[in-house]
Amino acid sequence: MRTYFKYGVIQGDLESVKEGTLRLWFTLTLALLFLNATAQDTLYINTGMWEQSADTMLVLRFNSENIFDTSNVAISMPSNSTQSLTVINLDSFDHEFSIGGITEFVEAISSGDTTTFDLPSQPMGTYRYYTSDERGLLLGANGVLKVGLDESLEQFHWNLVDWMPERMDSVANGNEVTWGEPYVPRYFSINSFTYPHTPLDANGYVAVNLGETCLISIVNNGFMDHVLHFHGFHVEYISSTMQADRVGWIKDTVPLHMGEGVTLKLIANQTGIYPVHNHNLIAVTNSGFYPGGMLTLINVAP
Ligand SMILES: [Cu+2]
Repeated sequence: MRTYFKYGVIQGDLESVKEGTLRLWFTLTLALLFLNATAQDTLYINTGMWEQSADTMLVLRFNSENIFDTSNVAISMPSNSTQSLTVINLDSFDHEFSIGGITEFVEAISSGDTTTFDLPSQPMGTYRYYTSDERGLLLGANGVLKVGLDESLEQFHWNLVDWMPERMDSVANGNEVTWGEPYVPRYFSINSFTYPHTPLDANGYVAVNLGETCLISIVNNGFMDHVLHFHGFHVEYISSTMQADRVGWIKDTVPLHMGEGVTLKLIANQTGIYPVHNHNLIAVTNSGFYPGGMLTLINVAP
């Protein structure tokens, strides 16, 4: 009798545990589906100071919280579908949110406002997002938009920007920018890092294991063309917003026009530490001193 009773209790408990587990599983699945359907990033436009060797510059950045970080955040979305984005503009000026290559897409982001809008549907690739107003352009509110990239592969991104402190100071102080004068940038950064600090950047420093394949999303958010030279590896073009005929090419030198977005595939087929650097000598300096600027490393562990 006692045994039967005990059995009954255990049986009852098991049923309720099973039921509870099922209910929990069902709820979680629904929650995940809901999250997936409403996947949404929130970006803050923050102001802050960016310190380089000989200059401290007022800059603007897209960060994932209302605390200033020197690197702009990368956004990901699936290909051929829209995705909601919320931007909170904490700068005291209005801005225009734009995406490279889509001339008709401009979203006004008023100062102090929270704006939610849909990012446009685009084919697989790497695109630049940026602020197309003068202040946003010069102070560096811009980043990498990854669309439909293979998430089973390790991913890195390089947001290339060149900086001329005089022009930045002009716009920061509300003065007219003299666009006609010679362009003499003094800093050249990858995700706002300049060599020798680029290895501190987890998004840009390519650390992988032997045999792994990774994707590198690159955008040129600067005011000049840039050319990257890879040591140790040949990389394959997966996408390009301006030179689509290069998709499939396997090369060790990758030129990027102003505003271009490129996706590269790198197969880590040998161990060691290899540099990747801008092939234009001025772009591997900090305030005129070599080596600096756009120089980072690929580190393949055995
Ligand atoms: Cu080289």
